[in-house]
Amino acid sequence: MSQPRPNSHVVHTVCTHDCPDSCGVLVTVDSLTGRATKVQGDPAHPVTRGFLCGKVARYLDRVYAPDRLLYPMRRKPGMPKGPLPQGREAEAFERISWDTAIDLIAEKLAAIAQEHGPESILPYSYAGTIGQLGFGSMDRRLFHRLGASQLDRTICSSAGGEALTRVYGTRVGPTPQEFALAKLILVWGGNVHGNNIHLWPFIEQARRNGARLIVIDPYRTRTAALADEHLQINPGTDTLLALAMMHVIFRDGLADEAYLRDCADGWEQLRDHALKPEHTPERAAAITGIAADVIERLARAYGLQSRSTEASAVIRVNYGIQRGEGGGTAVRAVSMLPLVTSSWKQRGGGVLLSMSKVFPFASEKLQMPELMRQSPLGRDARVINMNELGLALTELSPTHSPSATMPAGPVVKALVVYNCNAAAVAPDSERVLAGLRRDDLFTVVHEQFFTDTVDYADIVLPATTFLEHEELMGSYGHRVAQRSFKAIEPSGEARSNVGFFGALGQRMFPGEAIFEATEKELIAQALSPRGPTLATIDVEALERDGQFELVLPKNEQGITLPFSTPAWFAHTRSGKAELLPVPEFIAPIESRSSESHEAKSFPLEFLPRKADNYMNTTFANHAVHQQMERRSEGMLEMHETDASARGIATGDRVSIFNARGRITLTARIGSSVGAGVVAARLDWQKLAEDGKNVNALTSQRLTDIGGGATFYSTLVEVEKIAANSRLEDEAMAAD
Ligand SMILES: Nc1nc2c(c(=O)[nH]1)N[C@H]1C(S)=C(S)[C@@H](COP(=O)(O)OP(=O)(O)OC[C@H]3O[C@@H](n4cnc5c(=O)[nH]c(N)nc54)[C@H](O)[C@@H]3O)O[C@H]1N2
Ligand SMILES: Nc1nc2c(c(=O)[nH]1)N[C@H]1C(S)=C(S)[C@@H](COP(=O)(O)OP(=O)(O)OC[C@H]3O[C@@H](n4cnc5c(=O)[nH]c(N)nc54)[C@H](O)[C@@H]3O)O[C@H]1N2
Ligand code: SF4
Ligand SMILES: [Mo]
Repeated sequence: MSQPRPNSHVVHTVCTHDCPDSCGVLVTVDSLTGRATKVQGDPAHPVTRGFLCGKVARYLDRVYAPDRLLYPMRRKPGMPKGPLPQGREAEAFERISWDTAIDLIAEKLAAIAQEHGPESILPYSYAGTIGQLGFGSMDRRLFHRLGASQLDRTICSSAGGEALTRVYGTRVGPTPQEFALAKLILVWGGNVHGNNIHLWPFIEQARRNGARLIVIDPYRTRTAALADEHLQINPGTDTLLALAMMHVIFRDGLADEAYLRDCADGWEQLRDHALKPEHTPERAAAITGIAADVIERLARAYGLQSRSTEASAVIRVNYGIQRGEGGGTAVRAVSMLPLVTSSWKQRGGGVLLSMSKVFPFASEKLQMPELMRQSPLGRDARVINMNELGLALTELSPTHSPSATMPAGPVVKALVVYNCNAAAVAPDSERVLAGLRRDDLFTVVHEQFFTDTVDYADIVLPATTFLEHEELMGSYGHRVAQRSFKAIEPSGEARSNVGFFGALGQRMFPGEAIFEATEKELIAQALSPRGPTLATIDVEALERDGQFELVLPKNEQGITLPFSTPAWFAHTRSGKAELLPVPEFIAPIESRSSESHEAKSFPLEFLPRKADNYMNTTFANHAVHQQMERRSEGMLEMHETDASARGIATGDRVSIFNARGRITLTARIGSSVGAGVVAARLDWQKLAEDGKNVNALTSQRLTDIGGGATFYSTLVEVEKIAANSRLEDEAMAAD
């Protein structure tokens, strides 16, 4: 740990943004003023290893930003909902005290519950913070106690998470550190360099020792550009590529049948399925866009390296492949590859999607779902899939069920948004905004900044950053549990999620002790003993050092090799990996390979992507991050073929549209996407000239497994509006 400067001290915190790296962050604090003066990556953290990503390296600019929300506010009477010109947003609101805010919210929620039933209240949150407390603790207690609708938090990882759990029974993979041991690394639907940067040094270490890195991604990310090979797959066709790989592996005798017999249920059916003629590399080539000889070579390289006793073949599959209609099946198929070849027996082999299930935190003690039984409902409340927010706010009624997953029921009358920029991140945003504009919808937003969602709030509350409260952290990309200690006092009157929901709970349910727990007490509850868990944690060490690397079962050599023996499959039905039903490739309705009506009207596949320098829409409002993106103007990235067919040149203003919406961007012709695919970045809506972002085009359709979002199954058409070259040369030169 670095030496503190005189009159200053260093506090161990954790970056709680929604990132697999969950970095340890050391904050230097001026002991006299209490002001943070520096943030740095924790050198003692085995994955952070002393550096932070570009997004968080200058975090104090965010913490002390002049445009932070600092006080509770309420909408001025008569002020319509929706954005005011930038910089003038606050004119719609007037400052109130926290006490007034809590009174107003408590009275309104009680009245709404009384008149329309408690399920007419909908919490809406995602991953502004992924801390155990901030993501889900006091907030859930309160909504459960009220009997409010439950939110199915499906917007990011539920398709892949559910798919992986169906195959393996739990979610665990090799550690980032173990990637250094590999000889072959497949990054499949993941942008490691942009989204998971702390894995990169381990990949580079492996490459210095001769490893090959192959990236499978329809978009030429920084990661793909830096790889040994980039396979620019057509979106939504990964299941077919995985099956074609299995075809070659079974055909050429590279499968480990002894291991499959011991550890996998249904492997013979999978073998017969993979060997079918429709899964030959030739047939797969036509649909995936990857040449047959390349598939042959990839499959043989993977099969051979997986069977090596010297060094491993490892797959970093990421969430990109599960954000499409067949995303769950795609994750099932890819995650079966290391079972077929038994690469789990190699140190650092197997597949990494998520580690989230191994942390032995007692989240049910934090969230107390049993409270629903004590609520006026007296039963579990209805569940609303968060990807269907547009439908829930505009079409749901006691007589109308707007989707297969949402039964008819009370109209949503109150929406409590926290940890989430719902107006910008939810699919089909034209529908979402129509809902948020409703005069009869009471909307509370707890936020750090004046986001698109705050523009629609009736009550706005200021939220703390991770420097300003206590937290307990797991990770979905490594196995280090961490404590984040409060480094500085909250800015203005900001309160943590626990602080806000605790106060509201105490006001609505006076005397109920569950709402009085402090952050430290909640952490103790989360770490309190429960039934047997896969991993163990040393609570004292965690409190003392701020971090503790989980201990998992080890083999006789003292090495943790997940899924290398049947004992690891204790959490599935059969006690083995579940390969049935065998994964079938089905072309997404919104894809070029489909015969659908959509495919005829809107011929281009659209990737509405995350920015390398933002975190979803977080950071999109900071000038420094906008400069790092270099393109303040929204870009539509296109291939020459599609551009020339439409008479479009770089710098032209273009309209991108489908049946759901229309947005305006500036065209940029280059090699980032292949023919038939266009891409644009996710951003704040109000930063665009037309006040719209990419989600005006995405749909509320759900994935095949897990009810996930299908952002990357979106068809569009593009037309030129105006020839206009307002782009900086620098941005043009980038590609
Ligand atoms: N800089 C930065 N870091 C982030 C985030 C951010 O917004 N910015 N967001 C965070 C969050 S919330 C998450 S969930 C993670 C997600 O990080 P990732 O799991 O990496 O997910 P994505 O960026 O959605 O998608 C990864 C890649 O998949 C590609 N892809 C799209 N469709 C397909 C397909 O059909 N097949 C294949 N093979 N690839 C496809 C995309 O082009 C993209 O480059 O990153 C986190 N880290
Ligand atoms: N088109 C398209 N849409 C997408 C995606 C995509 O790739 N493309 N990605 C999807 C994915 S993977 C995800 S995870 C979602 C992310 O959706 P969100 O979780 O909504 O992510 P952000 O846009 O980063 O917004 C999080 C907000 O939480 C606030 N916040 C941070 N910490 C706290 C806190 O402690 N308390 C409170 N109350 N607020 C806090 C931040 O200021 C920020 O405005 O977006 C999804 N939407
Ligand atoms: S956003 Fe990710 S990489 Fe950046 S500091 Fe946070 S955890 Fe680390
Ligand atoms: Mo996400």
